[in-house]
Formats: sequence, structure tokens, C-alpha cells
Amino acid sequence: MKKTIGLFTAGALVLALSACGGGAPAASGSGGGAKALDQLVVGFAQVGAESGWRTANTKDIQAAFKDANIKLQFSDAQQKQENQIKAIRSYIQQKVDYIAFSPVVQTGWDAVLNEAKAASIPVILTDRAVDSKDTSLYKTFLGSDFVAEGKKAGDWLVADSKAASGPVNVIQLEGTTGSAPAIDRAKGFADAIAANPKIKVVASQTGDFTRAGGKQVAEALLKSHPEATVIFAQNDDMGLGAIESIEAAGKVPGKDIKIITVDAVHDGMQALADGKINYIVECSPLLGKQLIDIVKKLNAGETVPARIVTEEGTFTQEQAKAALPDRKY
Ligand code: GYE
Repeated sequence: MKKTIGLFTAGALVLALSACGGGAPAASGSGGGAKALDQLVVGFAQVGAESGWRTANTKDIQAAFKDANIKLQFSDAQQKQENQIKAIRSYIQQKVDYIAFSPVVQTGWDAVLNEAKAASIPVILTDRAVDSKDTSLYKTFLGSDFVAEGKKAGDWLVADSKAASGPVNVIQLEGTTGSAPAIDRAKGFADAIAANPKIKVVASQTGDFTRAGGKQVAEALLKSHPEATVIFAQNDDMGLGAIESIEAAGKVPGKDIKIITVDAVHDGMQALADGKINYIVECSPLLGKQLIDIVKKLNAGETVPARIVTEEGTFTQEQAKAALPDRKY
């Protein structure tokens, strides 16, 4: 009798552990039944490869899935919503266990997300949000607070401009039009600089989060707005492109034109340490492990918070010099 109980207990333990450690598929539990991790398939629809941030994000996600021994189907939408929708539809057809994606723009997802819901495939938003009113269309949104990032950028400029005698004219290089980070960073920045009436955004245009876009837009806007002394680039890559345009115009980035960016990827941090960028607001691309945690929890039938915010800081030039040797991306 004792032996039977012992075996039963051990069996129950195996079932409980299988949710987080591989092994045989477990019996059905709440939330549709836990599967062994090596039996799970997750479809991930990535935005593209537009920036250093995105490359680091893709690498981190792929590595985390490999470490966790969970199968990942990965697609790159080349910054096009229609490609992302196609990828999500193909994951639904393949009957993957979970769909994760980073929506290139905020709007236009309800139809395809309803299709995933009808197929009972839970959706996890990573990095960027959708503006859907129906929050039952996804389990959680894991990523940064972009409004807070824009605000940190604006707060630095307000502090830096305290001693300015005349106006402080800013050129804003926006990210992808309609994307959550472009909308929210612009809002946070505008809210913060409202504290100082001397600071004004004199021109604002999209550079699509790319280095080439930032370079081209900065070149044109610096010509049409010679009164500008500050560039707020909504990511490092556009700031790095702007540096090229400033130097080509015979001016000194970081001095004649101050530059504030968001991300803190390696090349951005190097330019900050070199004095060509003045301030960087961090946005962490390292979302892989947290995504795996969410998948494991959902697989075990647990609930996850509707919003999981990534913690991040800011860097001055001195802080960049100190942090660079240990940066992972
Ligand atoms: O800041 C930018 C990338 O969505 C947070 O997308 C991400 C942004 C990031 O292209 O570099």
C-alpha cells in the first residue's frame, strides 16, 4: 500500500514538473492542459531588421527559445503589416500553441487576432502595443513604457536648456508612422518640454527607425531649419544617421547640434561615449527570457499580468564610457 502511494506521489510530481522541465506530456489541467516544453510550438512574427535594437531583439528571442528547448517558428515582416498578418495566419493554419508578435503599427489587428482567438491560440504582444479596445484578443503586452522614454528625453533637454538665453529649436526624427514607440515617444517628449516655453519642436518627420532614413531626413531638415540646435531621434539608428549628415555639413555633432536618442544599443553607446550624442534613454531589446516565462506560465494554466513593463535607465556620456565594456548588445 505504502509503495503505491509513493509511486502515485512521484507520478504526480512528474506531471507537475513537466510544465517547466520537459519530459512526458502532462495530463490536461486548467487552461487547456500543459504540454511538455519540447512539444510546444510558438510562432513569432517579427517587425523586420530595421535597427540595431531589432537585430539584438531577434537574437535574444531566438537564443531564449533555444535555451528553453521550445520550438520557434520565426518570420520577418520587413516592416510591412500585411506580411505580419500573413505570418500570423500561417501560424494559425499550422495550429501553433502560441503566437507572439511585435506589431509594426498600432491599428488594424482586430480581424486577424479574432481569427487566432477563434482557433483558441493565445497571443502575446512583445515590444509594441495594439490599440484594440478588445483586450481579450491577447494575453499580455510585454515591453517598454514608450511614453516614459520620451519623457526622460524631454526632461534631460529641459534641464540642459535651463541656462539657455534664447530659444532652443528641436528637430524630431520620428520612428515608423503609426507605431506605438513613435506615437508614445513623441507624446512623452512633448509633455516634458512643455515645462520650458523656450524649447520648441520646429520640424518633425519620420525616418522609419533606420539609419538611412535618419540621415536623409536630418540632412533635409537641417537645411530647411538652420535655427535648429537639437535633434531628438526616436532611436539610436536615426541619430547615427543624423551624425553623418551633421558632419557632412561641416558641423560638430554633440556640440553645434546636440543629439538625444532612445535605445542604447552598442553603436549608439559608442557615439555617446565619443561625445557625438549627448544623452540616450535606454530601451531594452532583451525580451526573450521574459517571453519564455510567459509561455511557460500560460502552458501551466497560470494567469499572467495584462501588462509587463521592462525596466530601463538613461545614459550620459560619462555613464556610457563606464557601461560600454559590459554591454551585451
Ligand atoms: O526603439 C527601434 C526599433 O519597437 C522599441 O523599434 C522598438 C523600436 C526601437 O526599430 O530601434
